[in-house]
Amino acid sequence: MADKLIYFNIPGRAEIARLILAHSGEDFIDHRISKKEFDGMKDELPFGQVPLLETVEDGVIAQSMTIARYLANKFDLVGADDMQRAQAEEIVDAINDIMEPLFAVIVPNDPKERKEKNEEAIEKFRSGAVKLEKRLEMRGGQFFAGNTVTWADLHFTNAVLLLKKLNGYKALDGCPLLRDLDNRICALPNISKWIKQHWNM
Ligand SMILES: N[C@@H](CCC(=O)N[C@@H](CS)C(=O)NCC(=O)O)C(=O)O
Repeated sequence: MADKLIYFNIPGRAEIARLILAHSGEDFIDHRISKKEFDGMKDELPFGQVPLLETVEDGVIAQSMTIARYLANKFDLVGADDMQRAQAEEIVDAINDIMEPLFAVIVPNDPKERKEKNEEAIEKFRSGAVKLEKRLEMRGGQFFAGNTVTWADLHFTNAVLLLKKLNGYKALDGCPLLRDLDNRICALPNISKWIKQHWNM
């Protein structure tokens, strides 16, 4: 028996949970559904949306950030004390602010609108990244909270994976600490394996 994470066959809002699970090394069911399957289950979902985590021990949890926080707690990735937990959550929230426009790029079908949204999203990412770089520097330059990996660091790499897919890695020009952090997270054995398998990078 293993926890089952239900989402579409895209990275999107479930990818941080997948990365936490992959990093933990624990078996999980990465259940990827079609739009048709989603339509069939929508009315049964707590908020009519995915991702959804069906846990073996604790029942069903909805909302991407709640799922990610639950898993981060389970696998000891939240920080060592109240302040580190708050520092990690602050960064997760800040990353969500600059990821939201990246999600919006994926939606429009019109190539012109997509291109415009892509440029706007990358610009927003660039200005957010400069602030994150300063935050990382203030905290010693290695990790966003404490002296070991937390879900904030994994979420940063999650955002950068999407950024790379949208040809926006240049948004991190001038942010050497962030690039170094991302390289170190990408080199973690289970994360490296996940990226090769699922992102083809
Ligand atoms: N606040 C929710 C938003 C979830 C959400 O927007 N899910 C989308 C996929 S990314 C969805 O289920 N869309 C289908 C629909 O709303 O019918 C979360 O973070 O989990």
